[in-house]
Amino acid sequence: RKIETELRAALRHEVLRPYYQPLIALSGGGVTGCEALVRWPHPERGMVSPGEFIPVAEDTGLINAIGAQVLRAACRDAARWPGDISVAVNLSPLQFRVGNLMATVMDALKQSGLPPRRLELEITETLLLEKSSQVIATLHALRALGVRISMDDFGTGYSSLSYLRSFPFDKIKIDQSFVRGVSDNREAQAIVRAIISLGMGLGVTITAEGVETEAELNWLRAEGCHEAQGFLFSPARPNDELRDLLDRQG
Ligand code: G
Ligand code: G
Ligand code: MN
Ligand code: NA
Repeated sequence: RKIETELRAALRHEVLRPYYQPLIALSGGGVTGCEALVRWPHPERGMVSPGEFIPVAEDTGLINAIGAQVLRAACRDAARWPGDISVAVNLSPLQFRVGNLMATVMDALKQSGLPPRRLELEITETLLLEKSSQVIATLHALRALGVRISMDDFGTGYSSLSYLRSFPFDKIKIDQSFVRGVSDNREAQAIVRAIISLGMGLGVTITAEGVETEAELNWLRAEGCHEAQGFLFSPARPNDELRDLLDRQG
């Protein structure tokens, strides 16, 4: 397929690059970290979203090389951010299957000089479906390096509470579908409250995604949610724009 050929060329010429969306502390309001969201600047189609090309990358096996390139770029950029702002990188479940994820992560940290504590890896519930001992061992090994693990899109997968006991992680990201309009929707409120309470009980950081309004923000803060991310604060931006934003906040 044409898109596959073009994606191979994009990979070879290293034109894919992460944009960064800030995460804000709900007590205090400072930026605690940024999520890397990969973008493909395409000569004819403009900025192609990962929703379009990550599935192609997964089908064609290109996801490992693309994932490694994004991880390297994100660590390199984050190493130059001020303070101890962390960077969160999304991982495809397929990156756990090939067996060199540990080496890829260690290389990216070593080449960039980014302290492991400033790297977060976002995984989704689909990874945990398999209950694979290899996946569990890799997650433990990553954490032993000092890297943190976040559960992305929480609540949308084939959620089973049992995996919360077998898998080590540091953060729950509440999916934006529950956050949207949470300030005036009783069902969404019940779900988000339950997730916050679960996260508190487990002693993990709770992040709300897709926050778009002050009303959502105020509701989440009052409920004790720790962090928020969304268009209310900023969309994903190129690294130089993000740096301007971080420098302005001092
Ligand atoms: O940035 P937003 O446009 O449209 O991202 C769409 C989806 O793509 C999100 O679910 C996000 O998690 C995923 N995504 C963004 N960047 C990466 C990446 O580098 N690797 C993987 N595996 N997924 C990514
Ligand atoms: O699956 P993941 O959580 O990694 O996906 C992040 C996606 O959500 C990206 O596509 C990003 O552009 C998008 N996003 C981030 N903030 C908002 C928001 O406030 N509103 C909406 N509608 N999308 C958002
Ligand atoms: Mn994510
Ligand atoms: Na998400």
